[in-house]
Amino acid sequence: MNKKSIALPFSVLLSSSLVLSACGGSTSSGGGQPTDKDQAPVELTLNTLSYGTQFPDDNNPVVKEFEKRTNTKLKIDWVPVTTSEDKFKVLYASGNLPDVTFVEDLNDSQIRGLIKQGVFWDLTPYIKDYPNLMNPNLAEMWEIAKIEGKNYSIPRYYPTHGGGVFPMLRKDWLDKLGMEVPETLDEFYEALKAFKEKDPDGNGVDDTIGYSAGLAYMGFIYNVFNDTQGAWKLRDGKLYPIITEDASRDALLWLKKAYEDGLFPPDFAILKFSQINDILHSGKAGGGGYAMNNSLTRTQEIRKIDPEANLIPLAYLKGPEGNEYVPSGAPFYGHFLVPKKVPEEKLKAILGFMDFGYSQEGSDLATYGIPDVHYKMENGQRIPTEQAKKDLVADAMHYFFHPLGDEIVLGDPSTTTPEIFERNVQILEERKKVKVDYPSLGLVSDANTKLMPDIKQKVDDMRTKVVLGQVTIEAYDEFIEKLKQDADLQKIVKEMNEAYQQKLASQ
Ligand SMILES: [Ca+2]
Repeated sequence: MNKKSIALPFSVLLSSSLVLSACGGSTSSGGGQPTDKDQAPVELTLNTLSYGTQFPDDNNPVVKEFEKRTNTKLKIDWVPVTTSEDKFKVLYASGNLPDVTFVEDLNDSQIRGLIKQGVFWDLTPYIKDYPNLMNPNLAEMWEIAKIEGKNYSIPRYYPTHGGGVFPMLRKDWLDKLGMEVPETLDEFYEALKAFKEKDPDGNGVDDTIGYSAGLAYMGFIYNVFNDTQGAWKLRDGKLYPIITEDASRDALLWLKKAYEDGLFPPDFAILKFSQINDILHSGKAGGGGYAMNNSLTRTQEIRKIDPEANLIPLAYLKGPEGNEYVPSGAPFYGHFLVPKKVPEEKLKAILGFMDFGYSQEGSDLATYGIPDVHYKMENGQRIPTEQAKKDLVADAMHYFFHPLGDEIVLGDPSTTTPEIFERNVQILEERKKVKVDYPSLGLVSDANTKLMPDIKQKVDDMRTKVVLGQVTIEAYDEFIEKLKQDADLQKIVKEMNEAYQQKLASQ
């Protein structure tokens, strides 16, 4: 369920485009609430999702510094991503929630049920008192995170662009073959075909493939064809699920042809994520689909085999109508909720803690640790110290507070050359200029939450059979016509359109 792979960068150039792009207006420092040094620290229990394999203890210096700055005593449960799904489910069901609990998706039916039952605080009347939470650059984040007009969560910031599965290609192979970086679907196709057929690794053996992916990681093709973000498309003022759209049929045929031309691995339909990565890292594939920061980490992996390797993330792909597409999403990933059993005074202390985390100072502390202890400044760059590793800075408070800029999607500049890093900064800027409607963003329907997973599974199975040539496209057409009449799908469509109309009315 982890939609975004989070490879946290560490040392980061202090160029204005990074630090200030998302939250340039954030100037106030310290917490929103003045901490009274005479008052005893407020004890808080919290949990969050951790991508680490080691977990900070209560004496971790970064955690301690957060305590000092927010007059709190923190008891943190770091929930490892490998077991998080079950653990959170059990925790929510038990009702034995900490003062602050992480929730990956507010649209999860269990969480929605708890919110409806009034288990969590409605934060709407409180958050306006916290200047860093009210940073104008975060206004969209709060708006999109609303449920029926109310904010029940403190969203965890995440950049809108640079995440999501989108192609990155071997620039060194493109250069060798005298090809430009593709901008259209057709050029993309031609590049993959050349990677397959023109011996880009120069060993005289027919041993390369175009693109290392499984069918599950090709969803962007459907979005390019449908000219929309997400699983829904706005047509004639009405929302339609893209699974039943004609444009999705075209996308499916594109994928089928690419598969038949050998541009993907032979076991395309069943490949696991780790296998896809292995193929790319083996230096025999022309690219793969990942969030942008992967272009640096995966280039490093391929360079163990081929020192010339250089993955370039595409800025966008143009669809058949000339429309540009690149993934973009909500300006957050995950949320923190406070159960109603927490007294109001403590709730205010929690919001003070969150407000500090959303200040530039708090964000820097969470991301890089303590100045001169965990990093030293050299030529405008933060260089991590050995102590930073010992103190698990990269696996501590930033699981609460992501950096308030693009660092998380750009990756760690110390893992590449300044030229390639700057190139990626420019690509991200280009991506930000691509405006694609995301009409279903923030919309919630119970029917969609409950019934869509089954429908989606059936559609995926059908698409796989078409690509593999096990059923005809005519059989697919019949299937889609039937699906349009399906009572469950019609219920979902009705509810989603109601939610969309409500959203329009509330704007
Ligand atoms: Ca070859």
